[in-house]
Amino acid sequence: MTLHNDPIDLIRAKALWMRRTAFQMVFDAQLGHPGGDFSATDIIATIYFGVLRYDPTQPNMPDRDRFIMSKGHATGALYTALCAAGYFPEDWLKTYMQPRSMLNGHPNRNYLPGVETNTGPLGHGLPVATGIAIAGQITQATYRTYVLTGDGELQEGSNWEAAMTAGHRKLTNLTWIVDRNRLQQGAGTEETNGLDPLDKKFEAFGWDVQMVDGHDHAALFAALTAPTTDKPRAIIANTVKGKGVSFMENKASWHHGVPTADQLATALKELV
Ligand SMILES: Cc1ncc(C[n+]2csc(CCOP(=O)(O)OP(=O)(O)O)c2C)c(N)n1
Ligand SMILES: [Mg+2]
Repeated sequence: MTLHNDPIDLIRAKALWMRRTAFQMVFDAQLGHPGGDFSATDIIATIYFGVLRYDPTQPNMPDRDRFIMSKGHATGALYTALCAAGYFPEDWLKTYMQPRSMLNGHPNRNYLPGVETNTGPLGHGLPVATGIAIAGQITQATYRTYVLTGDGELQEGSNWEAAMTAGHRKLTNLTWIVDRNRLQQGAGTEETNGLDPLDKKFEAFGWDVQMVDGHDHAALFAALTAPTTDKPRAIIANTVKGKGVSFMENKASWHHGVPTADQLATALKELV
């Protein structure tokens, strides 16, 4: 048994297992979104194994913290985290994207314990999270709501409506993390519909904004656990799409690329 005294060591070990397992799942299914899985893995690992309060035996526990995976295409990262967190057995991962599997290409809360809300159509996670945070604010609940969006996803106007509402209502119980990998499906965000300066935009909408290296577990942990202010919190996590595998990094084609057997073997040699 490996003992982890330092929470950052535990997060690092989980993130490594998540990447290796997710890439095997994508290979087996010959389907998936590994580029966006790997930019988000360190963020999700830090949230699940360092920050979030939950009990996998009681997925609907009223005072659980909520995590909403708005970039619902990156199920390799989400499902491996939920499995490692204890929501379901490892065997289930082998059914990824098979007919009638509970592990669909996009997460479905009706099938899979631990999924907070169905996502896939981009642009809905932040509005839903904002609503959940408003409910928590009204009822003075102790839970906190975390939502992870992509950056290309921010082209959906619904995000900006929610951002305006959360700022207006001073939702101090809401944390929004943006996976800022600067790529969307087939191109860069800035050449498609520029987002910069994202920090200034969020500040103007009434958010407390932090920028971090989205692959630095200690920096992510510090940003996620920093004392709250009188504003909702936005964390712009600068990431690399395909992070961890040399031939995938920063390549738009790996958005929904699938590996050959040789590429899988190379990746597993690198992910150690
Ligand atoms: C409303 C909507 N339009 C289009 C898509 C198809 N789609 C899936 S992922 C994606 C790119 C998203 O880019 P980004 O948010 O940057 O995700 P990441 O780079 O983290 O994978 C698109 C266009 C979708 N899922 N939903
Ligand atoms: Mg992106």
